[in-house]
Amino acid sequence: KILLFHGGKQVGEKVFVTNGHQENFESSQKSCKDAGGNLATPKNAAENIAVQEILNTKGESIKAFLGITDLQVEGIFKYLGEDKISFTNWNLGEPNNSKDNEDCVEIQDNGKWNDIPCSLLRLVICEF
Ligand code: GN1
Ligand code: CA
Ligand code: CA
Repeated sequence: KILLFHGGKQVGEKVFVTNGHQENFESSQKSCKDAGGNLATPKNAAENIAVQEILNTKGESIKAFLGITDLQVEGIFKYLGEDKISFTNWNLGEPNNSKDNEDCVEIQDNGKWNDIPCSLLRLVICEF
């Protein structure tokens, strides 16, 4: 509950919150785990909008990693807990695995998703 006073967004049982740092995928995942949460994983439109709203408080063209990858099987996006994804909000033409090197997923400040290299730095948004 205290997190709500630091810019967290509550949707049902979930709270999304950022640590304010930009980190690569692996580091983002670790930061969330270390805090007792997981990388933001919106599973419906309301959750996706909540994550978007956090980005929108941070200024222009800020993006964040989601807890979704196709690292296991190229082209099959899964939650970090292994299940195939149900809800999606891909940008037109995505995912495109550009340069054969895009296995992580960013959410952009318009709420749309794009696959990108896991090595890029993005705002850490966790869910609790
Ligand atoms: C970007 O810059 P370009 O066109 O190589 C983006 C891709 C998108 C593509 C959409 C690192 O690739 O993920 O699919 O635009 N790459 C990065 O046009 O953001
Ligand atoms: Ca890929
Ligand atoms: Ca892409």
